[in-house]
Amino acid sequence: MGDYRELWKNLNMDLEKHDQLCAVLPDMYGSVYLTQENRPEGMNYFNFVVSEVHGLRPAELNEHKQKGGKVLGTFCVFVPDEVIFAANAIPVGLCAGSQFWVEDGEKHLPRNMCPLIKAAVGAKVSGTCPYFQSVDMIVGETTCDGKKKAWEILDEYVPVHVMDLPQMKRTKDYNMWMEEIKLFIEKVEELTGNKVTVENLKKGIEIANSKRRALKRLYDFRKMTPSPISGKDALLISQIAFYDDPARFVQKVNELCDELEERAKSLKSEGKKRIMITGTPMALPNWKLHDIIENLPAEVVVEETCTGTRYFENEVSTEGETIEDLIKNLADRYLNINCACFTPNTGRIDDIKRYVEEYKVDGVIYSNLSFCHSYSIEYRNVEKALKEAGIPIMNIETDYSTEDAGQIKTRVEAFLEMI
Ligand code: BJ8
Repeated sequence: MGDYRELWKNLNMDLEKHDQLCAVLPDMYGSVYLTQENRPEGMNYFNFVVSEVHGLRPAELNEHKQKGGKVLGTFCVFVPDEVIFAANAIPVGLCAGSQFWVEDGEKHLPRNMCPLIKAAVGAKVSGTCPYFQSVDMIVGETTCDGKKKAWEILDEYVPVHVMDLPQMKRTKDYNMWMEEIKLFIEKVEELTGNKVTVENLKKGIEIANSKRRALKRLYDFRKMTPSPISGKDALLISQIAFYDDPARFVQKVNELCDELEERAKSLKSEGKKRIMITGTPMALPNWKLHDIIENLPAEVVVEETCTGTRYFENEVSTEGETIEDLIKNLADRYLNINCACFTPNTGRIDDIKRYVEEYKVDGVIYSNLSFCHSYSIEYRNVEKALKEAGIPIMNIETDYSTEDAGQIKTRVEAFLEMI
């Protein structure tokens, strides 16, 4: 990594503690990623992004801020990035996926909570994440109780705006969500001093759609047997999508896809089992489950998660002449996301079944972050529907620690033998 100490100092980071964090990532990345054989050349860009994860992009965010621009941190794929782009601000996904931050999070939160929330709070209070340190505002949402209450803690450190996400999908909920998007537009205008217009909102929609299109193109290659890209690599790209520069990201994903097109012509199937992951998001650097699965004779070919299909499926229409038209288009696309915080959430089961067909999946692994009640309870309905359809499924509940890795490996091995 280049020398970014001056930048980190200006961001009020705890440099000593941050050094400890930076010391573990290269080894971890090396053992999970760089041990893969015959990787596409195009993954070099993403290797580079990870090697510079706390430097290059935070430096770009800093440059943007020096010019008067704003940076907004988000935690959920329901927050419409389009609005942020429209106001010439930059969105960054802050969902934290490292065990490193959990301990500091536990100083402020109960231990029996989702690791994603503990890590997010820990990242902020420890001053060891340059992204958290760069944001002018955090955009929260009312998706789960843990996050709702965590905003109150984070608000002591950085301004938080909370979007009230409905938990049902009736007409009144659509109307309420459109109102929330309107309020969000006002908030973003106030923060940035830039008006959201029909013209710049259409541009913002185009930027977000171009990312979706590139990811969709990448995922379409995974429908092939064998997939020309590993599940681990695809997951990494989805994770990077949340904070990289959009135009550069789209270009690099498309370059990689051009390579995959060629590569797919010469690959021969090794008979690996094709696995779908469904469940809670896997924020950077949470690669645990993919790593376990792909060290066995299996490949992850699709993730029905928010670091997977829920992030890129369905584009926002740019049709319309007024802001109201575009807000309706945003609401239509976003309320198509099937998160377990909704009741009922049968659309998710339909999605999973559809992906089983499209990606020729042999078995589904339901991945649940510990103490995420919405997803944990929803397992029952998903399991029932998949069993009725004759699709093998297993449930794994885990956190960011590595203690249970051996046990998970044994269970996945048994599952692979069974399917
Ligand atoms: S749309 S999945 S990104 S809410 S933080 S709910 S894991 S207990 S993240 Fe999510 Fe939006 Fe839904 Fe997707 Fe559970 Fe943890 Fe809560 Fe979580």
